[in-house]
Amino acid sequence: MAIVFQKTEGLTGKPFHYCPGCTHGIAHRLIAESMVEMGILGTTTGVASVGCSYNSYEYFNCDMVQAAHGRAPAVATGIKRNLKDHTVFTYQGDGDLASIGCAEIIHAAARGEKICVFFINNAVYGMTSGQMAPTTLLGQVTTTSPFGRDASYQGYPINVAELLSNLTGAAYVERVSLTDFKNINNAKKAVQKAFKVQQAGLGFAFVEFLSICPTNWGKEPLEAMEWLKEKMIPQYPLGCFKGEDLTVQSLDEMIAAKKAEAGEVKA
Ligand SMILES: Cc1ncc(C[n+]2csc(CCOP(=O)(O)OP(=O)(O)O)c2C)c(N)n1
Ligand code: SF4
Ligand SMILES: [Mg+2]
Repeated sequence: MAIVFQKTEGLTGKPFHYCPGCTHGIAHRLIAESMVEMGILGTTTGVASVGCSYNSYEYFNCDMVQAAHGRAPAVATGIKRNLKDHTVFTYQGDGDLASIGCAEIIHAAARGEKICVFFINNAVYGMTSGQMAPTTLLGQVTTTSPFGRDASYQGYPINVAELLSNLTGAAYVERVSLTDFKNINNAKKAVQKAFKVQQAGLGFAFVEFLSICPTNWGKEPLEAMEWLKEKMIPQYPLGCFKGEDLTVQSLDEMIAAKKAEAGEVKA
């Protein structure tokens, strides 16, 4: 009988603790499958952050390190600089990355650190019961913006992908969404492209995943998906903001050239 679905070796098999409908699980799977398909599971180190995905180190079947809140890009920098042949990624929520970790992410991108950052933007602090995040939409009700986010009082949402794409050290920046098959497939391509950008030694690679938090949005999962499409995408348009010209073929050629050069040096 043909196998139509199977577990990926890239995940440990430990059951996720995420709420029903949460898209953290989809993002995990895309990253895990990519590591397996690209043959890098044994040579990848992930850096978990603080947020609902704090114990993603229990789920990814590669080496994992836990960083303090917001500090994952700094931890990843240290790992990558010491293990240059390893693939290194961080997995961070919007509270972790764009609030307490705002300085770390900007400086890691500005330095052109050769790491991948996977950014889960669900427009709230999920783990701590749905407070306003820097990415919360104008008018969005959260526990700390009970009348809706008001720009005159709480400022405007931060478009992290656009912001980072202005930095010279950022080689690849893309925003994807986890709403349906087509977009989930695109998200997986973006994960693989980010890994290839790192393997080619080009610099900082960043993928933002528009995600849902049904629990703190107070919506059923399908309703939350519709809300994402209707409300989040106008504020956070999907697309590639940096490195659009980097095709799979051109990246593969750069990786092959890099490997050949390393072989020559050793010989
Ligand atoms: C130094 C510090 N400050 C604050 C907290 C509380 N805290 C834990 S998770 C979190 C926000 C997480 O939100 P996000 O990164 O968006 O992840 P999500 O849960 O939405 O996936 C905060 C403020 C903490 N654990 N440590
Ligand atoms: S609180 Fe939100 S982000 Fe956290 S696991 Fe539940 S649905 Fe996911
Ligand atoms: Mg969040």
